[in-house]
Amino acid sequence: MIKLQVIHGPNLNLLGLREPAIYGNQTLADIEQTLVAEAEMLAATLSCFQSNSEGALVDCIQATFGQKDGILINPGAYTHTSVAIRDAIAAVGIPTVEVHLSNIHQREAFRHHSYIAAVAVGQICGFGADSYRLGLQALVRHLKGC
Ligand code: CA2
Repeated sequence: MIKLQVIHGPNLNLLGLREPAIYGNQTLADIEQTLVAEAEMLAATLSCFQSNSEGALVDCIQATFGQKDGILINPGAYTHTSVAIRDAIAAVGIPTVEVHLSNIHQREAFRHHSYIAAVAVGQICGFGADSYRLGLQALVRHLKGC
């Protein structure tokens, strides 16, 4: 069984509750429910973690070392600021897929750069909640060597 860690960064706990025009109607719990079902079909298990705190996200990434096979992460706004999250991903060396609900490249210039992209297997953005499902599929296919 492939073991995955799903990580959500700051403010993503507000999904479905605020700004639905940008981030959609689905709550984080809805997205996680879909991911659990998708993971089951792909013979994978997953644990989910959300924090607004950069240090807690780094701790979660470090804890995957030797425990998980892959990481699916939406680092939220830390995407554009966090060398610490990037270094943690690089340090554990666990294949990581970066996902975003919105197309960060169509938005403000400060969202165009990701500190995470260079240490990720790949990035999926712009498909709303479906970015997570597509990212999960891509991560599992990568881990299976497809
Ligand atoms: O598009 C994405 O998934 C982002 O990672 C979302 C971040 C943003 O800073 C990134 O540039 C792109 C923001 C997440 C905020 O989520 C909210 C959800 C509902 C209401 C307010 C914020």
